[in-house]
Amino acid sequence: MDCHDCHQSCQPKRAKLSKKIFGFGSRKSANNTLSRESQATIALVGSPNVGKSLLFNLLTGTYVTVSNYPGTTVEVAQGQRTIAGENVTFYDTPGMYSLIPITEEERVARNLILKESMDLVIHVVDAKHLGRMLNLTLQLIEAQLPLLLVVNMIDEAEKLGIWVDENQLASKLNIPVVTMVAAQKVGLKKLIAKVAEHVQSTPLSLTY
Ligand SMILES: Nc1nc2c(ncn2[C@@H]2O[C@H](COP(=O)(O)OP(=O)(O)O)[C@@H](O)[C@H]2O)c(=O)[nH]1
Ligand SMILES: [Mg+2]
Repeated sequence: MDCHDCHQSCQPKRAKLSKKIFGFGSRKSANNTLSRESQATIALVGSPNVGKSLLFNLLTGTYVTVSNYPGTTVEVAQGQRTIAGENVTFYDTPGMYSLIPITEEERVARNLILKESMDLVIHVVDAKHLGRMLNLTLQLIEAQLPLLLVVNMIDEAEKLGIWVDENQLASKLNIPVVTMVAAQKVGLKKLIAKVAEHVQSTPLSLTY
């Protein structure tokens, strides 16, 4: 069986395919001895039009590369930023409604987070449609992915009288939650701080 489809504990950590597929190799020390991988990988996922790309641009700035996901015509953007002393690669994924894919875009987004061993998945949702969008959050929790929820567009939600209690939602879901207005950079510092916490607390894999 192809090990990349297997989530059993037969390997200490799933292979870091993304680095090979998208051209990032793990760093080796000069004498080729055991070395720590120097990159954390983080995917932004969620429905279309929730602010993923805007947030991706805020996080990564201008040094972004776009390439087709292998074997498809679907484009995936990747960009980097140093967080907590680690070089973090962010992926902006195509819109997805569910982990059960219907479109090719959804299949790519699903493969990216399920087969490529992201260190963190950031699920971005629109606060105006929180109830509906939490379905995917629950699927991602069930899939046991390392998850952070961004509840974006709280400016628009609040205009409609919808108030989101970040702490209550975090304790109910048992994952970190950040409310944001990405369009005004509101919540960005808090998000970066939570990502830093995660990067610092996650042991990086050892590679030869
Ligand atoms: N009002 C408001 N608009 C936002 C916010 N975040 C993103 N947008 C807008 O929502 C639209 C969709 O954003 P985009 O990043 O393309 O969404 P994506 O499809 O998830 O990548 C754009 O017009 C953004 O400017 C926000 O927090 N508040
Ligand atoms: Mg987008």
